Amino acid sequence: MIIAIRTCWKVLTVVESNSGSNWVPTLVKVETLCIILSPNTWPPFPNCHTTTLSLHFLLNPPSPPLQPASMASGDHEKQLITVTRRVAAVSNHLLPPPHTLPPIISSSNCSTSINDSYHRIHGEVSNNIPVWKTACDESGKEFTDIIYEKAEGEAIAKITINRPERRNAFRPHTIKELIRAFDDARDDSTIGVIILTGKGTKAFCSGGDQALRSGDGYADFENFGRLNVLDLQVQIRRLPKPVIAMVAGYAVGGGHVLHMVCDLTIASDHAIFGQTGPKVGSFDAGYGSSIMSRLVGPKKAREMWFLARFYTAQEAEKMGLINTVVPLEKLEQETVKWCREIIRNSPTAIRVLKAAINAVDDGHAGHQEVGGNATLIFYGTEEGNEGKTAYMERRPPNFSRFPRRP
Ligand code: 2NE
Repeated sequence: MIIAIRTCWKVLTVVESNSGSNWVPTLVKVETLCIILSPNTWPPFPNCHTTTLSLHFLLNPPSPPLQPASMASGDHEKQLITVTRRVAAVSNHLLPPPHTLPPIISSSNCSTSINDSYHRIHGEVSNNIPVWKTACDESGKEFTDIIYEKAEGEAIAKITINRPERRNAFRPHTIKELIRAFDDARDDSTIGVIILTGKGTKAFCSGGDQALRSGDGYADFENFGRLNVLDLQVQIRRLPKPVIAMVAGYAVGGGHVLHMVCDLTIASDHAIFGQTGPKVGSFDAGYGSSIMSRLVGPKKAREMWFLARFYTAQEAEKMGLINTVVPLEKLEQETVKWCREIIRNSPTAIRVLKAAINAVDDGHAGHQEVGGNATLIFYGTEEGNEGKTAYMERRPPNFSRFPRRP
């Protein structure tokens, strides 16, 4: 739409700047201008050609281009009137010229460039790296395979897979620690958003540690295998706070699935994404397939799984697999900026929205999550409280004063 408006205005500008005694409404030029302007000026809008086409039909007369010198003055004026009428018809649908239009909104810095009351009130957030303090869960046991931190004075937790020598591949113990840390961050009411990342810049996570793969999963300190990463995936999906994957380097195999189950993914420009399962005799036919299909569409999901190719961060962004790409040195700054933008918003709204967005894909479990949120909110109402109070007072509840809303 913005394309249409801007393109039209450019057209008008040219037509008007040629007005006066030498006014030559060369509509061929107008058409050319549309074609040149649209793709170069606003490439993010794929439908600009449709706009161009309809503009062309609107403005282009059925007769050959006007050549005032070769025309009788009566014909010339008649054509001039026709063109003027057409231009006026278009201009009725136009907003002010481009310099007064709001700029195109980019995903991460929109609030810097728009001057309206919304942006004046809500303002910018800082992207300063917080002071991270080592955290522990209620067991008090130290973590070995992860680093668990909370930002000093801020509602942000950061969980880092700490096996860089294995490209942050996880073993069952790693997953157990991740589950403990996520549990703690969920229960800590001072925490509003959680970052999941990998140690170093080479990998976010390279999936299950293949050296520990056994006939029944992955086995480290026990004599039986586990696939407890599946429990972690469910935990992240159901956690009522946003989880942001901060990806530097490889997010492949089970590590790729981990970023997909996170609510948002912010990647460095050298990040690499992909599934390796079919090459190493493995697959994730659960969230790893269904969520991917939802994110990138079933055709692309088949491509990713069947061919087991790797994709650059830019390709991943283009296919909707991740939210944004930033230079490596800005990765943490950008991620904490997103965290801060989230945590200043209503926690209940965020909580219900996360559940709602997951609900359809998560079936009964998704429905239950949304239902649980409804109950949670209802318990805080007078109407909900009347039932409990009546029970405690051993009297019948009186719900008559509560409205039966349309
Ligand atoms: C990630 C990738 C592409 C990185 O390649 P490169 O060349 O940068 O590093 P390199 O040399 O391959 O790896 C460095 C060290 O990390 C180990 C390597 O063996 C190597 O060790 P050293 O030779 O230095 O001793 N390493 C890396 N990833 C590992 C892994 N997943 N397990 C054990 N050791 C690992 C490249 O390393 C790569 O392709 N890694 C394997 C990715 C992979 O196939 N992951 C498993 C997918 S299956 C899965 O995760 C899964 C599932 O499908 C279902 C349920 C649960 C899990």
